[in-house]
Amino acid sequence: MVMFRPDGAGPLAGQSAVRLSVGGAESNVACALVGLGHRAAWLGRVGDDPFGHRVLADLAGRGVDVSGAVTDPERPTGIYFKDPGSGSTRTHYYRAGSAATALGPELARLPAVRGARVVHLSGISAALSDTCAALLDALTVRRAAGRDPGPLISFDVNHRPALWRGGTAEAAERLLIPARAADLVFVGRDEAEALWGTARPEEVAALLGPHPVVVVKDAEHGATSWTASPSRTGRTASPSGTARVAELTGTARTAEPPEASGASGASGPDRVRTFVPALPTDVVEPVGAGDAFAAGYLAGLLEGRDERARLRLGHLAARAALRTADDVPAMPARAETDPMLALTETAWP
Ligand code: KDG
Repeated sequence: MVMFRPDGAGPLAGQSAVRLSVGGAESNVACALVGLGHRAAWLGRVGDDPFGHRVLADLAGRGVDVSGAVTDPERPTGIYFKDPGSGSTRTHYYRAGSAATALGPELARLPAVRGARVVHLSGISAALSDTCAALLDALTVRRAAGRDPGPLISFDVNHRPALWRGGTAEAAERLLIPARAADLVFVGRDEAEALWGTARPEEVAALLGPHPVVVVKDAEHGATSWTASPSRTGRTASPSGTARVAELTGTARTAEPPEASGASGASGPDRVRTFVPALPTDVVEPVGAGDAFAAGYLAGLLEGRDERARLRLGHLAARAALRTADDVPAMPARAETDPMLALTETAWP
């Protein structure tokens, strides 16, 4: 989408000038990953209009591969406005019938998807249209059924109440399905509470099932993850997903056959719990921080770093997003982040 935000202070309704930039959960993650030194492609859909041209030029200018993005001659580019003026930032969407709503399950078969190491998805898609929801389904539920292992699937719940016409009950039901089927799931503690009435990280992790990785983010407090114990890799309800995480992180062990599975839930005794406090910072505007966190975590995963370092890189990337009003911040230099990944626990943050 293109994103407009007030140029001055105060509520949007009182502004006469706005600034134009680019936003969207998945493209934010792609930009942040490139900013952290990785390769990323964005498979989205924009209109054949100045906004669509701007989105593609902006992402390409940041180094994201947009060769698989589609320009739709019949539908406009989605737009959203940020209104930070009245305390917490509110967002206003103009995206019904936008080009992105025509994304569909055929995308799951593209070589760019099948050949990727990680595919990152957002729960926002589930609210956009039936075809977008079917795409999520194809990449999570049907893939998890085991016929087509494919890349590691990362899923950020990203509950956006304004997009769910059926309200929280509909969102709760629909978002739980891909959240339980992905290999790696990110969820905010506040989101989990709003959706499923559970705010305790242990309960959230248990609710989402025995994933290879569940990351529960708790705003300025920190993030907790549950990962499969390396010594018990293969003993979860999703052995192929666990193997993919292990492959990416270099923690592969001889996997026991699925029938030997003794999974006891995502927060059970065969899971390793890791908590890393967030970095204190002055917050300019929070939108996009979750995407930056996901990108930092994924960068750490792709680099084969241990769990603590992945969560730390998530926090370092999120801090950069919290310090700017744009959704896509410049990422910190790796010369700055990497020594911090190796700090002792007492020296962090
Ligand atoms: O996570 C940030 C996103 O919410 C923002 O960039 C816009 O994708 C967006 C959305 O649908 O809210």
